[in-house]
Amino acid sequence: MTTSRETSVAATVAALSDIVGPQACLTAADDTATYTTDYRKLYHGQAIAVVLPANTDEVSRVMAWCYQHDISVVPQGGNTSLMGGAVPDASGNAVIINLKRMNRVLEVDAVNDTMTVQAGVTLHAARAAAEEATRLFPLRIGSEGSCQIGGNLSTNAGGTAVLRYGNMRDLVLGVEAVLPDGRIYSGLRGLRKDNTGYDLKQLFVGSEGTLGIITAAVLKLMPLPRASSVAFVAVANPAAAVSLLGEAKKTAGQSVTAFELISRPALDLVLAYLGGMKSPMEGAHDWMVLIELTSGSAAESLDQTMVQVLEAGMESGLVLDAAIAASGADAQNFWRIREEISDAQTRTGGSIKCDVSVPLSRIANFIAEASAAVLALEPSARMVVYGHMGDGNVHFNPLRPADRDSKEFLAAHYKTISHAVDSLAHAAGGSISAEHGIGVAKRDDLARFKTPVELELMWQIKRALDPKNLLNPAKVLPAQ
Ligand code: 2HG
Ligand code: ZN
Repeated sequence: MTTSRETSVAATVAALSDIVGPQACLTAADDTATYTTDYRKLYHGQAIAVVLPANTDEVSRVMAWCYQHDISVVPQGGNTSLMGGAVPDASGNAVIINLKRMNRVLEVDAVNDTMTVQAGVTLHAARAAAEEATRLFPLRIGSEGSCQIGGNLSTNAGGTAVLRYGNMRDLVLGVEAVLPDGRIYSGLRGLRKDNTGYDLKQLFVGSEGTLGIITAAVLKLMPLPRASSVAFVAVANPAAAVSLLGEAKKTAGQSVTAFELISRPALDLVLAYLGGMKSPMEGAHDWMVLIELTSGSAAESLDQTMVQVLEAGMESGLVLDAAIAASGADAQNFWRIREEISDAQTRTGGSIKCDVSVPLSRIANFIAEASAAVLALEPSARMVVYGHMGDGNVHFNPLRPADRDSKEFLAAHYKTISHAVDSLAHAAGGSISAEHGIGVAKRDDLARFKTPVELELMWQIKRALDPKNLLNPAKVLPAQ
């Protein structure tokens, strides 16, 4: 005997297969497993089907069908979210739309300095296409080989070059998105000036697929850097790092492209994870920064500028030691140490991720207060604190003590530690999610940190675009 649910699942699969073709409508558990679980394997869900549309029209038809039949849809790009934003819940009632087949670079307009891409283009492929036209697409994040432009936009991704170029919100000029009922918002314009009312494209940026599915975008391109200098620098403490950043901006101006903080436990963890790799500096230091200067002019000697910054820092006691990359390979190794910290934590397990930002003027104080709060709760926690200090954004990720089981540590401390850290960030005028978004992981916390007016406005926008609450339901917005 078949139940009515089985009948409706079968009807859904048949209808979606008709739209995208049977090969692109996956239902077998083996085929859907990588889509129903996030890459860190922390969030596990189920889906009626995973559909892989080939174009915007197919996305639109899938959405329209699901809307008419009250079926939830979870949009998905490279599935690299740290917040569980791209996987469905365990009910098995949703359809996943994964954009990976929509992976064409549609146009590179070198005169307009723009690039039009489908949402499923990986960040790596987008950067490579820009480089072929001697341009830079400047978003830089560790997952660039897997993450996709659609996901970068819908989470307003940041990364290690925001200080110079801004985050995804600043790098997009136009968006095409399919609305929950299947209508298409066509805003693929490459204009730097367009004051014709509400900036609708920005509604879809950072809304984590709750308002529409981004299917294509026009992105800004920049001049390709022709000179660079990268240094690994030991600083006295986070306050010294902030002062050194001021010094670097004064001396190197716009060239300051990245300014990343790394605590000693973060360095120790990643060096252990990477095996053969050594610290760029002799001796152990509690706090380090990775500084990158870049310029579009090959004539500039940025190593000289870097030396000037570091000498000034040494004279004023901010800098304890420093290594300037002597070659491209050195620079790559310095960066590798920074980029792999996240995976080193995933591998170790038992990391409490707080992706917070506070005004730069308060960041050193915040780090001191939050560290004291965590150590009061768990004196042996490893203080993996690192990230985009130049943007006022730290990944404040206390890690389980080496001799403690990860599940047991998270069960004992996840809530208390993340609440303590988030509350201190909020009290310092900061944000509880600087760049990773909200997804499901921070959804309930949002209710504590947004004002009632903010929450109400968010729900009003959600209802206006998605009146049936079918698109990425139970993500971002706390239940009302
Ligand atoms: C990074 O900056 C990423 O490396 C990941 O944003 C941070 O894993 C993290 O907490
Ligand atoms: Zn980051």
